[in-house]
Amino acid sequence: MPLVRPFQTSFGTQTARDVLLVRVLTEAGEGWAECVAMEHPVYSSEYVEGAHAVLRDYLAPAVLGAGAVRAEDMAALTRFVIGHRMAKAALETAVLDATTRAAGMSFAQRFGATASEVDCGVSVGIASSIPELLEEVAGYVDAGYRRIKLKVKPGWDLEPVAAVRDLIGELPLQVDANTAYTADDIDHLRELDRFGLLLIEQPFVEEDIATHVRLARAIDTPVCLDESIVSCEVAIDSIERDATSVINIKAGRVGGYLESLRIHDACRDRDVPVWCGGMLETGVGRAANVALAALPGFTLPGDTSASDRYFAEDLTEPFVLDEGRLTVPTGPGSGVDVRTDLVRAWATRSPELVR
Ligand code: SMG
Ligand code: MG
Repeated sequence: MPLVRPFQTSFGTQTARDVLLVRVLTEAGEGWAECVAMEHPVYSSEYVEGAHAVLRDYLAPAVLGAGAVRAEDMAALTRFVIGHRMAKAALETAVLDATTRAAGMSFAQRFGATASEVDCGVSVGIASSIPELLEEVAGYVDAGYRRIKLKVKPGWDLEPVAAVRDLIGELPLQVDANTAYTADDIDHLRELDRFGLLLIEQPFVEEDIATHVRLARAIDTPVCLDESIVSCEVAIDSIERDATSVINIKAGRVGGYLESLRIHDACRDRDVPVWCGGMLETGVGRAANVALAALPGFTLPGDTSASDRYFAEDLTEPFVLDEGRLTVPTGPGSGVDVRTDLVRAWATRSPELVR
């Protein structure tokens, strides 16, 4: 699906989403989910072809061979496969969609959400010039977004952040480096303190918790981990080591919404605010993210933008921003219906059936 504008991060430029959808047919009914793996393994080690293969060859056979299965059983059933959390998350979410739909329960209810709408932020890619960046940000501010996140990398940080801070005044602002910096940049990153940022997201490589601890000691801006947080255990460890004082929860990255709930609860117990990350999801994935973001520990605006931030046409009814918020779906399951006509028309290959 073509993006409405190219999205540049420290690891590359994306112009389209290659969307892997999972549909499960169960005795209870059908369920859908979206796998957030990207086309190439540049955000994490997962990518669409790999997720497809591991779903087809390992995860789906394991679940189909297990007899009666609840979403709650699936992490244990698929634990023998190391990693591949985005693939596992997609399968678990599809089963969760089928079972909650059958029970007439929404994801928001199943997750324990308390809000009926969520505050939305927008993630702004690296631009080709400061004026272009300001024009894009101004559009998002006009649209009502409640927080701006700028993608940064060495050579594109202090100047764009200063220009955007000037433009948006007090509106909450944060930056995301997607691992582009090293320990040698700590003094440079401290200069971000003057912009009153909400947080700096994942400056260093995901395995390097220690350098995040060093930065967190050196800087006033809160450090927030994204790529590093692959499970509730890692989240707790990172918090206890003072590597992170805010956590970005992405269900795909941590293996599903059930693991996301555990991270939410652990962070809440420790007074660590969380927010809902995004992977340029279609409405299929966005519906679940918005339900998650409605939990009480999600006290910061998420990367849960409106459909028109990403796509000219969405795979579900569009999510439309209303005063900087999205409404939490209330219908059974994810609460959205997949536009199967569009899926058929836009499919780049025929469905792979695993029985
Ligand atoms: O879904 O609005 C969105 C994108 C949010 O910036 C975003 N995601 O590291 O947080 C992140 C990135 C990962 C995806 S970059 C293609
Ligand atoms: Mg990030």
